[in-house]
Amino acid sequence: MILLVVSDLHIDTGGKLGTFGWKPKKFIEVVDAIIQHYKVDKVILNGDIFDLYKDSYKDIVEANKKIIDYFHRNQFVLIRGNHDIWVPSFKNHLTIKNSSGKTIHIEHGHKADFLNGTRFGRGISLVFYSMLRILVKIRWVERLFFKAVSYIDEVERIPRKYNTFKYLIYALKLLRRYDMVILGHTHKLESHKIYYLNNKKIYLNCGTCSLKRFQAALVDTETLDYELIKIPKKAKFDVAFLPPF
Ligand SMILES: [Mn+2]
Repeated sequence: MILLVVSDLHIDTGGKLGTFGWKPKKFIEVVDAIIQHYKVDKVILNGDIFDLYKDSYKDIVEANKKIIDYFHRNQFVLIRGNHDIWVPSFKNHLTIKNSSGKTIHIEHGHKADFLNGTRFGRGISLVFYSMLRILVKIRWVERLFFKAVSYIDEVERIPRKYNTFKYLIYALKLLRRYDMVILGHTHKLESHKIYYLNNKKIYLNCGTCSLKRFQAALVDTETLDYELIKIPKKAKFDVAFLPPF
């Protein structure tokens, strides 16, 4: 079975503090082209699909009907992240065992954090964002905010608080039990291969599809072969960007 794992779309209601950045139609086109190109059997949305730290579920559903209908097709599996932990239809994780007994474990990865993904954490964020929405109308506040939360790359707008080693250590713990672990949450696309008691172990992070980026992990569940996909942000999508698999 071929899996396409994507995460951290942070679909919201748009606006100045918008994090998804994709036109729904365009995003659907790209995912469809990738499904076709690699003959993908299942698409796993590995958490932070919606950004409920900023907007209400009702408002997000209202603003994104097209894309939500698309996700509810059978081929998609929706897993919770810290930003959408309250959506009852989402799974906490997905574990697959292949015909030779190898296991693949997929979860968002925020469990490596303290407090993140709790109702208390969300309450604070909702208050913060409702204030911020008013304050960013002031030019210098907007500039200061984006400066404070950005990567060194000026254009990015996702916090740089994520220490990927912390999540690597968390993944290593899971790898005692599983052969392959796929996390999201850090917005950093990466792969690591190690040997533990003579068994090959693999940790993948599927990166992010926020801010009009497209990053994903492609996995063959039988062979545990994988490939990371990263489409240049400013380029027009073309299957020529896709790595061989
Ligand atoms: Mn997250």
